[in-house]
Amino acid sequence: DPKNPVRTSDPGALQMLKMLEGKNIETVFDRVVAQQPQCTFGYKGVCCRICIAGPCRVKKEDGPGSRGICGASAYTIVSRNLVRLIAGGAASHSEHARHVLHTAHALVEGHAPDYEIKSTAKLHKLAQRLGISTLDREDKEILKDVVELGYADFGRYQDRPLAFLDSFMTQGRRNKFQHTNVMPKAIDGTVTELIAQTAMGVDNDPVNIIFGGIKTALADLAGEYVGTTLSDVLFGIPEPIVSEANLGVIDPKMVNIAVHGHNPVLSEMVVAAARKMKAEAQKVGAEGINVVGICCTGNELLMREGVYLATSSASQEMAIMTGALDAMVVDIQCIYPSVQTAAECFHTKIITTEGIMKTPGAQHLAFKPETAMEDAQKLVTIAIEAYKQRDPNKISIPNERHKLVAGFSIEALTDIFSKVCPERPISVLTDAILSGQIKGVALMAGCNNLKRSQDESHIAILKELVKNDVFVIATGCSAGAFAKFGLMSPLAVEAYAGEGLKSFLKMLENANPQLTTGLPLVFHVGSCVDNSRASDLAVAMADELGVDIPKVPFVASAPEAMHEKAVAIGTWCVTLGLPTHVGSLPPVEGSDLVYGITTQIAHDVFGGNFIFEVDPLIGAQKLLNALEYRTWKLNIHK
Ligand code: NFS
Ligand code: SF4
Repeated sequence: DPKNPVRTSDPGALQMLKMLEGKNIETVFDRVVAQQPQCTFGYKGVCCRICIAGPCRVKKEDGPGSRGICGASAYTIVSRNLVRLIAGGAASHSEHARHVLHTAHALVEGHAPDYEIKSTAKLHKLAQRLGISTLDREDKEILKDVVELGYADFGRYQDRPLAFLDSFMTQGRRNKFQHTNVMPKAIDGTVTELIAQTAMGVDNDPVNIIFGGIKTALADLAGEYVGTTLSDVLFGIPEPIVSEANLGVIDPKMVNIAVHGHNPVLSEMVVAAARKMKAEAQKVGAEGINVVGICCTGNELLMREGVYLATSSASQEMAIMTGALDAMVVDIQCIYPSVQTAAECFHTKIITTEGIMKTPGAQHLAFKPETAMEDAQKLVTIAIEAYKQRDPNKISIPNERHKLVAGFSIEALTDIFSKVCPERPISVLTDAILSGQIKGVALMAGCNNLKRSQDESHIAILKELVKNDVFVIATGCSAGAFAKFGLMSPLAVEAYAGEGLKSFLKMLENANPQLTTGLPLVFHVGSCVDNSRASDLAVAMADELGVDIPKVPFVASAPEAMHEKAVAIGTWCVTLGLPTHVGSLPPVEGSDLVYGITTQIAHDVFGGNFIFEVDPLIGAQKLLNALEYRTWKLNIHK
């Protein structure tokens, strides 16, 4: 049926859809078709609903129909809509980070007995970065100071730049942010300011509006730094770890619990509780408890605990449709409201855990860091009870699962490089680029967006980049795609890597006999919040090369960006000075001026720019060109 094209290329999801044939079960793949054609005003960003005189649409090239009722032009409407996406993204990431910060605070105050400082090394490294003394001090005292600085970064405007941003940047970027007046001074304040700036009848200068958006994107990065660094302190710095991905990891003989959402503060505790409660699961006839991850909380657990990744964004409903998922514990972000609808056709219990995320029909269990283990055990008990309600006739699990290696924090990568050059580990990477052995570094990130087939663009771009010897790191649902397709395994290196990349990875493996696994084709650096790790790598490479980030052969790509968070991330990537490809067009086409600012003027000011290109092969070629140009320039200036 041409009206219902299958909009996924994920082999697990395809098998699941096949099994569902003839059954009256609705999925996201049906709904995306039902939404066609989508509104062109909205698509181009020229629909304004910022005040209730609207909606106003830009209907004509000139005359009264070319403006909103208040007189707002297309460039004002498009830029306001665009930066409000960034505000939404920054608010989301920093709300997540605030929870981690709150947990660290509760730990310091002695109110969160189930958490601990898992990585003293990270704590000390972080404190030193932030200028907090570590000498002769207890870990809790140090963490207390770190937490206070974090809260200060969130809170009132202060006469200093954000500690969780400034301390991690190159000197060149610090100066640039100051000179262009985009250095944020409070995370919350910057988000609020942008909402105020873009309210009806305030800013209508598109350049000023976009600079407000850039400042907010940098506040987003600060929030991500809080999230990543403190998660490492509480749950450990990721190290190379072997696991598996795709729907086949759901085990019919086990109580299966999916953790879905973003926050490791919850999901880490569910894993700990599940490990304790095996006997209870056996009492109801299961062999044990199998926690699997979906989306970024899945990535967090995969990185630190080796927990299986069941699936990623667009195929989240499929996990329920296996009929063997007993509970889905969700926290915040990227959770389709439809999971409850899907669960009602099966025995699966959906449990929401956060005050700001509830679903009609689902059970709500408020999760608090103060009573974390008790809460987590209750969640696991709900899954064990649900297991008893399983209908064996409804179980159909795709036999699709792939081995992978994940856990590549920048610390872990640096450690691997240091076995080749202990004094200057990052020079192992930069020298390989300067010599032409590899072509540079690419961060692949972001979501699924069903404007094209799920995962198709992620996979196509990755294959093109590695074939051309690019060292690829990945986060979020992009990493999820590679994991599900079996491309995050050492086996994939032989099949897909170019000769240069192959020899580079071989050289690293030979220097690291302590590794119990080969190195993967693409390096998983974490969840979307962990894009801050990519920022760390870009900064480290810049420092090693003695240049600022805009000269580093480092590019970013979000082939299937969907969430507001992805817009925030893409914007700070550009602001750091990275050529940043986006394969799903944001609503900017309604204004040539705004399109030009994001793709060209940004480059003149910050050295990075957006590359909007929906064709994955052309997108990949543009990324390769950007890398080649930067390497060529570095080599002639050497
Ligand atoms: Ni990132 Fe991760 Fe996935 Fe997109 Fe959503 S889970 S935080 S926003 S959809 S990559
Ligand atoms: Fe219309 Fe202006 Fe109100 Fe937007 S702010 S809805 S353009 S009147």
